[in-house]
Amino acid sequence: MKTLVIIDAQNDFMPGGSLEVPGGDEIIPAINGLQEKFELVIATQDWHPQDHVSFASNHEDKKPFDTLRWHEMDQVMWPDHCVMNSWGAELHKALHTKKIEAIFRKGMDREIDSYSGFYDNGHKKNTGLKGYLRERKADKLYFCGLAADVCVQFSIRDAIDEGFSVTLVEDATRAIDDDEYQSIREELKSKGCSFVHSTEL
Ligand code: VGL
Ligand code: ZN
Repeated sequence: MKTLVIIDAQNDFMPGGSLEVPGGDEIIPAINGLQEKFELVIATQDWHPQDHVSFASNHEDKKPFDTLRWHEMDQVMWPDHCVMNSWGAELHKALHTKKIEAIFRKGMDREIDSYSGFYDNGHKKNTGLKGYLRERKADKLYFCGLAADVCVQFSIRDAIDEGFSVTLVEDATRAIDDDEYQSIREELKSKGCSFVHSTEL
């Protein structure tokens, strides 16, 4: 079954949010149009406690976009974003939500960040998304949402590794850093990710 996975279409990733993705809100109409074409639609939400390790503000000597060596991984320092229950963590108000059957939240453990909708960055905790998709017989996943170079990218990598057929709807995503995205795109392509425009679906 073809399934639309909407990644982190939240206020903090939109213009005016604390970790804005350029043009982030421009993808909402495309995502709304796409939903009508899918039997199953699910979403993810970045959902952090205020004391989350990824917030630069929680480290005296760090500023946003620095890195921190943390549990043998390089953790990017972000501005405070998607604090659980805050306005910034809410889905964009123009996003249609009637067809979204389930929302998977990630990043709740202060000790570890979670870019992918499937696992935390250490691949230790499973969000349950994989099991849910398997149970629903969702084998063809179409990704959209934010940000293409962070959470969309890592969700796609895990989805491919788990054996799903994976497509990125390119006009329904935006990157924080476009140059970075161009090399990520090549890598995802070589791993088996397909790319389409929403009007082709
Ligand atoms: C994201 C940075 C930090 C994302 C989440 O949703 O792409 N990026 N947390
Ligand atoms: Zn985050």
